[in-house]
Amino acid sequence: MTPDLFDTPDDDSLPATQPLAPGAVLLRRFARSCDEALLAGVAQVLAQAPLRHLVTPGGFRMSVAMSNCGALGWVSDLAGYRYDAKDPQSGHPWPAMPAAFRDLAVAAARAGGFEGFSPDACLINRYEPGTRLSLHQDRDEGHYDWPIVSVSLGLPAVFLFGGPKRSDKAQRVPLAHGDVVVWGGPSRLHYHGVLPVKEGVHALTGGCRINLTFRKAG
Ligand code: MD3
Ligand code: FE
Repeated sequence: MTPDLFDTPDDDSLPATQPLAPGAVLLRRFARSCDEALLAGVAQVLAQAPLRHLVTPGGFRMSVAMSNCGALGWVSDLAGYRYDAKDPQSGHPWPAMPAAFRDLAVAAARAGGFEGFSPDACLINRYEPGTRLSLHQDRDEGHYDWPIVSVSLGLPAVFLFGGPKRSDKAQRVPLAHGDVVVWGGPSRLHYHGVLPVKEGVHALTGGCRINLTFRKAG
């Protein structure tokens, strides 16, 4: 018997599919079997559109480093938040969405009850230890009938999932490598954030957490 198999917290005693709220479902380890393909895609995208720390409209440098792939990418600067077909840093279109990304996002959306999801934007977020994402809503996409699919890779994090108002009490959802969440229906506009990521080392990502969010933005 190998002791680690019993000591790891992300074990098989947790259900594979866990409803979090109406329209929101956690698909535990859903992306495990394609993790290396996803991370190869991340490396390929970042070689063309490097990670960068965006500035908020209020003038604060975001601690999460970001990039995008797909037809549209999320950007922020002093003028505001928006989706743009071009990387403002290079002036070129964002890199194409790798097939492994799209296939995973479509399969996860289907598993979460959203048949026919066709994402046109994938935001890549990189968290180094200490990085957090404060409570916010995602409402730059223009229409909210499609879910957001999020994929966690590398170091674990605790996700804060609140309600429709900033002051609503947030539930804490631990997310591990390979976990996928489909956020749709009434949960689509809920406030959410990420607590500071703890120091650690992951076999595939080293000292960071990578999150992919797939959206229909256009
Ligand atoms: C719940 N990213 O990029 S993904 C973001 O881990 C963002 O990088 C986080 O929030 C991250 O905007 C969380 C999970 C997520 C994404 C969108 C949501 C949860 C959501 C929209 C509504 C409710
Ligand atoms: Fe968000």
